[in-house]
Amino acid sequence: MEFNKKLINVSNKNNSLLCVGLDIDEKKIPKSLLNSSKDPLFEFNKSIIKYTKDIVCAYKLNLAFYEVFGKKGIDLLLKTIDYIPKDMIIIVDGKRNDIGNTAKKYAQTIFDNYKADATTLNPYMGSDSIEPFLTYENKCSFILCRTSNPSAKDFQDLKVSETPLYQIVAKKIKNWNLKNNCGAVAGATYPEELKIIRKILGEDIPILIPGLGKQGGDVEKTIKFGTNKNGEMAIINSSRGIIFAGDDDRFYEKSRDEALLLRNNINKIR
Ligand code: OMP
Repeated sequence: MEFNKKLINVSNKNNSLLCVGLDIDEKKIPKSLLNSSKDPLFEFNKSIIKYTKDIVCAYKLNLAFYEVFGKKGIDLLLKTIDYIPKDMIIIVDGKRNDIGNTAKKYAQTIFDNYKADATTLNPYMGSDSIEPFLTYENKCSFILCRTSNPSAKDFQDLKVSETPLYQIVAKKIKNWNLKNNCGAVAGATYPEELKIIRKILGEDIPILIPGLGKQGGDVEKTIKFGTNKNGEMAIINSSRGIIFAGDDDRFYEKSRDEALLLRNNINKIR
């Protein structure tokens, strides 16, 4: 099934644009779980998924938080992906591409081996570093356009013939979207830029929007500017703000409360 269709289906089913970022961290999970379980990180992920899967549309797993554990971390990534219901969007966030020959292997790893529905990519190396991902017609490649971090401006705001670079990237994404399998990443921390990016992309290209919660992005502007006219085609990510909302035995209830609150706030605006 085409990625955008899958996204709309699960967003409608759960009435949600919310993506939970499973950025696992053994220093932040409840101590009681570390002591009581043989596989505490997987137990943690399973509980978060079990208690949020009816109110979110996607899960995002950033490879940094898994690869840091070596072989065990890849095993955890695969087990977690396997546990996520099949109708949900799974984003493996690696921002990983290279010359075409190498990018092909990254694409195979992320889409074939990890069975992700989507990934994140850096546009800096140009179209031949993106192209191997775009041969996967039913997957989505979210290309970094205006990132949420403070130093985003170092390169992304540089003017190229009067136009900021991030806007040129947005135009490229629109051109690269021949198979309806491109998306953009735009941080919630830069609402004005998000508004311009949505205008350039039009109605049918999804935007992955991180930066709410711990990074302080504004929910109202994010939803107003990031969604299309139907209040769709945006995936709003929060990681630490949801998964580490509680630190006792019943942490998953606090995570659910946070996710529900954010989902409902998003829905009030869209
Ligand atoms: P929290 O700040 O804990 O909600 O996590 C944000 C997640 O989104 C992390 O996995 C980041 O690596 C990722 N992210 C950003 O924070 N900013 C960006 O501009 C892009 C991403 C991303 O591609 O997901």
